[in-house]
Amino acid sequence: MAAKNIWHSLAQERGPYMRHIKRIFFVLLTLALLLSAIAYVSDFNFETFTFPQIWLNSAMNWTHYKVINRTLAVHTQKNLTKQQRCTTVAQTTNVPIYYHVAHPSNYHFILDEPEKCKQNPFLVLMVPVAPHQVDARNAIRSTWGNESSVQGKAVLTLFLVGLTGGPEAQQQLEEESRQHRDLVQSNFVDSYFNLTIKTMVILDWLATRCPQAQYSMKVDSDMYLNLENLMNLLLAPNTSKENYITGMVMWDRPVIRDKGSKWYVSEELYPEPKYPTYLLGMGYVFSNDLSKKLVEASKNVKPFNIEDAYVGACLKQLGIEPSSPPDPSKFKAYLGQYIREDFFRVITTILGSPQQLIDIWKDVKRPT
Ligand SMILES: *[C@@H]1O[C@H](CO)[C@@H](O)[C@H](O)[C@H]1NC(C)=O
Ligand SMILES: *[C@@H]1O[C@H](CO)[C@@H](O)[C@H](O)[C@H]1NC(C)=O
Ligand SMILES: *[C@@H]1O[C@H](CO)[C@@H](O)[C@H](O)[C@H]1NC(C)=O
Ligand SMILES: *[C@@H]1O[C@H](CO)[C@@H](O)[C@H](O)[C@H]1NC(C)=O
Ligand SMILES: *[C@@H]1O[C@H](CO)[C@@H](O)[C@H](O)[C@H]1NC(C)=O
Ligand SMILES: CC(=O)N[C@H]1CO[C@H](CO)[C@@H](O)[C@@H]1O
Repeated sequence: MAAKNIWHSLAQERGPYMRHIKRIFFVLLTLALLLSAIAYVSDFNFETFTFPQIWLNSAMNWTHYKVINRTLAVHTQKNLTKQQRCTTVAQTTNVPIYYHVAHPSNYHFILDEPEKCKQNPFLVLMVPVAPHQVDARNAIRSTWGNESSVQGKAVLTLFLVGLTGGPEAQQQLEEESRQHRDLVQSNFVDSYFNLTIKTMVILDWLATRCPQAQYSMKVDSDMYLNLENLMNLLLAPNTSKENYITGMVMWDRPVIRDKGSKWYVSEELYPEPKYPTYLLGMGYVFSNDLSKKLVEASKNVKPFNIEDAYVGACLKQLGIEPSSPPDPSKFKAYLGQYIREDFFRVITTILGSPQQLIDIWKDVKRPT
C-alpha cells in the first residue's frame, strides 16, 4: 500500500482540501468493508457469530497482500479448513487460493526432479539462481556441486530458477535440465525483488520432495563452499538435528529506508525499524524439518523483499532462535586478498565470479 505514503506527503502540502478527500476515502473504505461483509455472510451464513472479527481480517488481508489467484483441483475444495475458507473465494468448480504473494501454494513447478531424493541425501544444497546464469551453474557443477558424497554422506545439489524471459530461453533451460537433471523451475517472475518467493519455493520443494533429508543449505550461486568443513559441523555430536539453523548471524539490523538502496523496504511492507535475528542470505544451513515449519509459519508472516530477513521473521514466528556456529569465522562475507589457506578453514565465502570459483577450486584441491 504505497498509496498510504503518497497520501501522507500530499496531506502535508494541502491540508484542508486533502482532509475532504480523506473523508471520501473513508466512506469508500467503509463501503468496501460492508460489501465484503455481505459477501462473507452470503457464503458462510451459519458462522455469523464470529463474523465481525473474521470479515475484518479477511478485508485486511485482501488489501495488504497482493492477491494471487490460483485455481486448484476440485478435490481440495472439500477439505479446506475454516481459516483457509476465509481467504478463499468460493467457486463451484475451482478454488483460487492465496495467503500472500510469497506463499509457495501460489506457484507450481514447471521443471521438477521429484525422484532425486530417492537416494536419501543427508544434505541438500539448494542454489537460487537466475535462469540466464548458466556460467554460475556450470562452475558449481564442476566444483562443490559435483561432490555427491562427503565423509560417506550423500549430498545433493539443485538449482532453483523462476520463469525465463521467453520461449527460446525456456528451451535452452529445458535442454540444460535434460542434460544435468539438477534444475527445478517454478512459475514466478524471476527478479531480484522476488527472492523471497524463490526462497519460499525452495523451502516448499524441500518440504514436499525431500522431507527425508537431514540437513539443507540455501547457498547463493556466487559462493565458495567447503563441504568437508560443513560436514564436520553437521556431524558434530552437539549439532542439533531439529529446529536448527546456522550461518552468519545478523542481530539488530536496521531496515533500510533509503529508496535508492537495493535493500530498500517500505514501512508499509515492514513497519518495525529493525529486523528480527536472521542468517545472512549468502548461505545458511538448517535441519530439514524447518523447511515444512517455515512454509507453514509464513502463512502468517506478511512478506517483504529481503529474503533472509523474511526467513528470520518466520523463525521468530516459530519461536526458533538462529544458532551461532561454533566458529563464526567459518561463514565469511569476504576474505579479501586470496590466501589459499583461508579456503581450508572456511565453510563458505562470497566470490567474485564463476571463473574465480573454478580457479580457486583448482588451486585449493591441488596436491601440496
Ligand atoms: C480468478 O481466476 C478465475 C479463473 O481463472 C477467474 O474467473 C476469476 O475472475 C479470477 N478472480 C480474480 C479476483 O482475479
Ligand atoms: C484433501 O483430501 C484428499 C483426499 O482425502 C487429500 O489427498 C488431499 O491432500 C487433502 N487436501 C488438503 C489440502 O488437505
Ligand atoms: C565430477 O566428478 C567426476 C569424478 O568424480 C568427473 O568424472 C566429472 O567429470 C565431474 N563433473 C564435472 C562437471 O566436472
Ligand atoms: C514477482 O512475482 C510475481 C509472481 O510471479 C509477479 O506477479 C511480480 O510481478 C513479480 N515482481 C517483480 C518485481 O518481479
Ligand atoms: C560442539 O563441540 C565442539 C567440540 O567439542 C565445540 O568446539 C563446539 O563449540 C560445540 N558446539 C556447540 C554449538 O556447542
Ligand atoms: C481471515 C484470515 O485468514 N485472516 C488472516 C490475515 O492474516 C493474518 C496474518 O497477518 C492471519 O493471522 C489471519 O488469520
